[in-house]
Amino acid sequence: MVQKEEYHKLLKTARTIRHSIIDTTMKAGGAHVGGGMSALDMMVTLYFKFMNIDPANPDNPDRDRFILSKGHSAIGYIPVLAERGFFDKELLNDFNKFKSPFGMHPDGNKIAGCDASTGSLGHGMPMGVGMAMGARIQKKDFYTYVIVGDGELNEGSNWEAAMAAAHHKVDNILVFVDRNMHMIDGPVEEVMSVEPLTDKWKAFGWEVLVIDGHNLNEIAQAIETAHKTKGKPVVVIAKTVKGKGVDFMEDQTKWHYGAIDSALGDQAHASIDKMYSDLGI
Ligand SMILES: Cc1ncc(C[n+]2csc(CCOP(=O)(O)OP(=O)(O)O)c2C)c(N)n1
Repeated sequence: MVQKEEYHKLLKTARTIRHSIIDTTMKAGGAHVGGGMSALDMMVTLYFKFMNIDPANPDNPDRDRFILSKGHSAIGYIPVLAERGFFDKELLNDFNKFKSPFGMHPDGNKIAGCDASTGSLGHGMPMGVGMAMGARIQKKDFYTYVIVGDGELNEGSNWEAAMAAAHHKVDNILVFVDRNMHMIDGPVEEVMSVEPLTDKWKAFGWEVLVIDGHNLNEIAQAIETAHKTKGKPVVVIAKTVKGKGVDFMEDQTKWHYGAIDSALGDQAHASIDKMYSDLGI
């Protein structure tokens, strides 16, 4: 549960980062802004409330781990790391430019605070299960968090990792499915259906929670439930909206990737401000 003051603080942080995503996309000449916006509120809740991390010591072996398995959504993730203080926000001006540490997908070797290089879909869960098992073997109590896309679940490697995690009773991992219903080339249920999603995860031996992936309270409660769940891994199916906060992007497959000119930028910023002012922020 998030107390009112903290809740408002988290919402303000999310608003700041949503604006930053728009500005960064404009400067970069394009980015995967739809999936960045859908995954953002989970990343904000993790990075600004739950994760045991220290931007001054990003390689601390005891830190919690986070993997953005749907690495194309780096446009949502890198501004979170910047806002959390891992590096100078000025660096965002060069996102996806020559010699920038930030390409269109995150590179764990170049970005402070980034625990895994991703972009080739289907690898975040296998890496995450390995990290979680590694913690157990080393008798460390860090926690591993992974965000996968719903379209990404088309990759079979996710289900191998799901099977392994349940078999080994890995209970120090939490996987969020960013269930925004769209992928790169159409609605997930049309391209290759992942339903019945809850039943599938249950059949694989996971504890399944279903939440509104933009409600910071529901996200926080799910994380707290996961921390208390013993003997099995936990997946949170987070119902989200692709492009959340930008009216002309919301629920549109075509905003998987896009460029934003100054007129669209103005519209996007105004839409974000309206969403937060409607929430009393
Ligand atoms: C192995 C692999 N195959 C294909 C792609 C191309 N690709 C990039 S994004 C994407 C769709 C992903 O959909 P989803 O996981 O739902 O992402 P979201 O809608 O949340 O952005 C695909 C197929 C890729 N990055 N990696």
